[in-house]
Amino acid sequence: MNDLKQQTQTTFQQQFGYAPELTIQAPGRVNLIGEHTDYNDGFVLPCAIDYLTVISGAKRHDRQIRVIAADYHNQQDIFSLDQEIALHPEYMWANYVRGVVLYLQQRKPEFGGADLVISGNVPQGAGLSSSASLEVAVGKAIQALYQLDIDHVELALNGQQAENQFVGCNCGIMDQLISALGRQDHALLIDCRSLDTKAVPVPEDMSVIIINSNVKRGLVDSEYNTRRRQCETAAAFFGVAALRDVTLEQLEQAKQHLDPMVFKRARHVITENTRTLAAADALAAGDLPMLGRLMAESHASMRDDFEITVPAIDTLVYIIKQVIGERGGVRMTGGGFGGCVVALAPRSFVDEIRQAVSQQYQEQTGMKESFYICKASEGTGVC
Ligand code: GAF
Repeated sequence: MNDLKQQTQTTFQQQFGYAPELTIQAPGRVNLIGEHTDYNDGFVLPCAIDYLTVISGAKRHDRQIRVIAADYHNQQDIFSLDQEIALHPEYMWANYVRGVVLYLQQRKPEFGGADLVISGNVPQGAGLSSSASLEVAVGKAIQALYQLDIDHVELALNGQQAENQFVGCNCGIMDQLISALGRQDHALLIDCRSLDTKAVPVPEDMSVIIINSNVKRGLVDSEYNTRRRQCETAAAFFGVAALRDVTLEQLEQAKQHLDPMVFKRARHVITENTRTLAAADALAAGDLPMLGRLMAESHASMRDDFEITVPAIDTLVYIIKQVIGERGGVRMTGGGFGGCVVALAPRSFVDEIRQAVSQQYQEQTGMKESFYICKASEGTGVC
């Protein structure tokens, strides 16, 4: 973190010719359990990780926002707060900044121009929420520079709005909320309807291990939106606001009236909510066999009912489960169709897991993994 902070401040000085007023960070995330439940008003159990987006910034005396992306060869975007903020014709990264600024202006118009340098080390396209961390970081930077009276939940909602309405990806609230509210050494049980959170300690001797399958996440947006529609269809059938309001018994009773695919999608969401609540209890109690069982069931449900895993990911989960046994859990994490697997296991297992994966994963799938050993981390803040 210190290196990243230093590097971002140095780039600011070099590019703008003066020192930044402040530097802030916003983390990526890994979801321990509770997948595709957030947009069904359900429960999720993510933790923020020590892979971050960092922004150094300073106020300007005019109404321009000047942004430099250090990780994209110092590409620069400049736009005015007094003109319509439209999509950038070329730079995708710039749209996250523009979207966040646009909606922040609608929420809290009392800010002026800024110079910003962005850099980060959240792996991109891996399902670890590099975009959500960018959205939260931009909001936090402007909030901190202008001392805006807006809390971290609102910053998360602002980021989600930018992603939904400006960038055009129909995500739920989990990623922005955990990037905004994460707590060191804790996962957060989030009720995505009330947005209430409960911090659940990650036992000290446990490691949060993320293994990237390096399967490029294909069709994510279209498949994501399809899953969302199927869930909405199921909720509409029951005449409720969201699948959160449907029990497994009600679903089973309605089985013959529902499209079989819609039935399976709904079954994943309803059972995943129950598993997530139980997993939060198991984690808090240090009940590793129970946590392991729930994570295994979650993975099977994503594979068989929600159909968002891919064969290489299933293989990775299988290899790791053989090592961990009852002493922790492993499952695919994030939106699906590639990306990462998360394992929660005693620290003493890390080397063995690493060895097993490096010996078997490539041989069985032709893909090479990447490993990230993470610490459950604090949400966004000045650093
Ligand atoms: C993506 C989305 F951005 C989240 O809101 C969530 O739905 C997740 O997929 C699946 O649990 O990360």
